[in-house]
Amino acid sequence: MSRLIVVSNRIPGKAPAAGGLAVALKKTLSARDGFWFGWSGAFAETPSRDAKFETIDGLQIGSIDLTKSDHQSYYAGFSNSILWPAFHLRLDLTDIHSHWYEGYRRVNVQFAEAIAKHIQPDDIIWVHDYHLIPLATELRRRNIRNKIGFYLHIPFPTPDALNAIPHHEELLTDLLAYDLVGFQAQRDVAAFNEFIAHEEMYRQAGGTPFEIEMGNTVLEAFPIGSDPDAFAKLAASPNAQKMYKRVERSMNGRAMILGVDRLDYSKGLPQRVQAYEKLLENNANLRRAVHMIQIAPPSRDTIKEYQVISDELDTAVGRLTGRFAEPDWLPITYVKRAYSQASLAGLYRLARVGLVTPLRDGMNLVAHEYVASQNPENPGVLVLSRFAGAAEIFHDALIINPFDTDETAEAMRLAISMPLEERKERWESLMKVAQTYNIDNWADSFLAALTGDASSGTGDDDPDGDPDEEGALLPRAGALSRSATMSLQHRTPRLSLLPWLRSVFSGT
Ligand code: ADQ
Repeated sequence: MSRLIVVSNRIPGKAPAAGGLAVALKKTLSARDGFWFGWSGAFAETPSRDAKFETIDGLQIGSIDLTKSDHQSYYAGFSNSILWPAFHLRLDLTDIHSHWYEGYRRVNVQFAEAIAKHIQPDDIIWVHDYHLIPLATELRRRNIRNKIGFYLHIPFPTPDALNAIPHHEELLTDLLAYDLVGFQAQRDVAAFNEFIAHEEMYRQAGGTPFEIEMGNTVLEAFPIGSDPDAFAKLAASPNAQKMYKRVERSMNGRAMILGVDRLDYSKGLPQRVQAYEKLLENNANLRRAVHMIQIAPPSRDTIKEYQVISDELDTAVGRLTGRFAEPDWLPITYVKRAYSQASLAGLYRLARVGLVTPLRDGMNLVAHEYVASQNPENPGVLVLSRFAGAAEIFHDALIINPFDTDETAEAMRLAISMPLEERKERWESLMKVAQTYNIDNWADSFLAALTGDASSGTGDDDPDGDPDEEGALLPRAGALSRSATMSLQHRTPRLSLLPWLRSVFSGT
């Protein structure tokens, strides 16, 4: 089997991996041989050209140091102050400084130089996320002809947002240096198609559009997931039960509404608190009967917009508390720290309502973890934003528009009063979906498509067939590929079923 080279901004740390993604990729890597490559987390006076290799937890990890100023331009600058907000359709929060792009490209060149020396002819290279879009271009410039795949963990922007990103034409060309580009959702494949359609209409209207060379690049949705069976076990484990019991005591019979997020403006936290405020405003009978816990540890807090959202959330929580708190009842507990997965699993299991209401999100793994942690005999209800990639697969959640705080408040009310039978029915369906889209299947299906192993999910679709035919759970995974230049034909994605889903439903 070919070696696998995984590349991401950060490498897995020395502590045991907590996140599903790190665990899954580690598992995939240990089965295939190869190494994981990324930034060491350290700074150097001059950029390091050669990777340092070490074995951590049985895995080969290669890394390089960056200069402080390159890291600032590449990470906090171009990646997180331009790409992240624009890809999440928050153009108002972009902070554009033209020199950041040079730093972004310089770091990608540095990564490519350090990696290229260690690539063997059969290696497969899997690059992760928006920090590293130009990496394949830079590797190709260094004569790397191997299969290179890219996975975008965040949503792909709409045409206007894409147009607002400096050098977006180069970034699109960079994407097409990959053999396979994986997105979280159909929404993202559609956004890419829409950009192409826009440019074509511009051409037809006499403009000079950006000529995009599709080459052989395949674009397809591979919805990421968690390890639901492991989470289910964890939620019933003594460590999770410790947290469950502790918080259950403090709830004193009240229904718990839970939000767990990285503190980020994309997660819709002030809107969520506002919706909860409306719930209490409109339903006096619920005032002492519920309690909301919002866990949101700060992230990227050197960036101004993250300090702003933190202040906004403080204000929203303060206002809500001042308005509704009583000497012996608080409406909300806001916790700003990270917890172990076991503690989170215990909290998820106790929560009658799981609030996952981002304004826009690639997938949202908290939705998967919440579902997996439920007690099958007494499950809670997932309230899910239609703008999370997860909404494309979790149809039995209560789907809401997070900008409509009345609707979110009403969904919370419905969730709290939902009869056990309906909760069970919805949960059973959601758990099946979480199991189908588990993280191992995600990694396997991406690699199968990249290597062309088995049926890669891109070769033998029936474009005239009904995509719903094979079962209600099937995603419409669109694949887009092969053409010389941009043309309207690409507006219609070829429908393709993920290979593992195909085998699940055909019983092979
Ligand atoms: P994130 O934006 O970080 O990821 P998400 O998918 O919700 O968002 O993952 C968060 C992870 O962090 C979960 O595994 C969760 O358990 C953990 N976490 C959150 N709060 C925590 C806390 N207080 N303590 C400990 N752990 C906590 C990006 C994209 C997403 C996409 C993922 C994976 O923005 O859309 O789903 O990558 O592709």
